Amino acid sequence: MSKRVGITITEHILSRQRENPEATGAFTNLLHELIVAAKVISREVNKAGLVDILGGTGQINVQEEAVQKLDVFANRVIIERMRHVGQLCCMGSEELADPIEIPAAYPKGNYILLFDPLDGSSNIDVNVSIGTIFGIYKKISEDKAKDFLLCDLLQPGYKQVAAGYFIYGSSTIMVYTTGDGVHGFTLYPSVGEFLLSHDNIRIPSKGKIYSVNEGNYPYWDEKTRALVDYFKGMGKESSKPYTSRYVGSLVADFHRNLLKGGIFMYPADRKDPRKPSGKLRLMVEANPLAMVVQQAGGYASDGRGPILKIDPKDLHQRVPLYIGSKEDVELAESFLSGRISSLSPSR
Ligand code: AHM
Ligand code: MG
Repeated sequence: MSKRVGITITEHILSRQRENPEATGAFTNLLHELIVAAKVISREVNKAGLVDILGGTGQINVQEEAVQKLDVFANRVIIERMRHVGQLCCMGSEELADPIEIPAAYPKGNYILLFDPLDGSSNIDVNVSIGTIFGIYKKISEDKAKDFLLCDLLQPGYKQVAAGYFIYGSSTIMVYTTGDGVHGFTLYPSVGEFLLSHDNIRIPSKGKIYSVNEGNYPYWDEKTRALVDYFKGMGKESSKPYTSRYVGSLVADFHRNLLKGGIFMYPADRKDPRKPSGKLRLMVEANPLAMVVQQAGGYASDGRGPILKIDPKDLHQRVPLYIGSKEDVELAESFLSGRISSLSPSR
């Protein structure tokens, strides 16, 4: 991974657009507007603590989770900025039960934006990194009378034309892919621009880090426990232990493992019978990061097969997630399928 600092995100997107003779600039516009929204969110996150934006709103969202003031703010900023760009026919947000229509007053386009406005909300009040995750699809329905149909929102992840995330952390970083590698940009606050800082990111094929909420151990099945025991070097016949790292913000845990190698897991568990597939959402969390990791040479699985091939049934459906270095995720699949229950130390 080379580190050429200087190219702005806009130049980068435009150079990709010039390489594609069919590109109209619509997509470039869309990404540009999303970047502006992220800059606004980043500014507000950096002020948290100084202004009255920390804490909960007292409401519970569609995911049955406490809504934070910054969640609401980020959601609103993205919707308000993106709905008038003219490139979208609809949006879907982790925070809202229903698809977001584009008001009649605004022009419509052929793209669909799915997003988690502020991932890691439980970390907002304690200054741990949080982020925005997004995936972009092209409209597939052809009914001229309707701006969009549900099938436009419920496409499998491999249909994404772009995906990525912003992290609001020690610095604000944007990582994105349009199917041509993964590139990272860092926001230079004094310039107000995202500049290329991580060109063509490649994830190591095998890592040394495992990331999982081990407080859920009692709720996992035997195969999941055997897998995590293996990473801890505690299996029947295990290897040298991996290092454990878990922040509790998916974007931050994912980003670290993307750069260093390793596996992030949010397995299915028995904690809440209404959520048998774990906590994370397919459309706004798993799919975008699955596209990013695949483009970086890694892999994302639900424990049985590729996340990107899952046919979604619901905008808010949850999915077990194993994501990161290819060999580590394939190893997880082997444990979870029962093909192996322990490994020899020679591995
Ligand atoms: P959120 O989008 O409402 O913030 O929830 C998702 C977050 C992920 O960022 C993180 O990986 C996970 O929830 C942490 O869950 P847990 O506290 O159960 O470990
Ligand atoms: Mg989230």
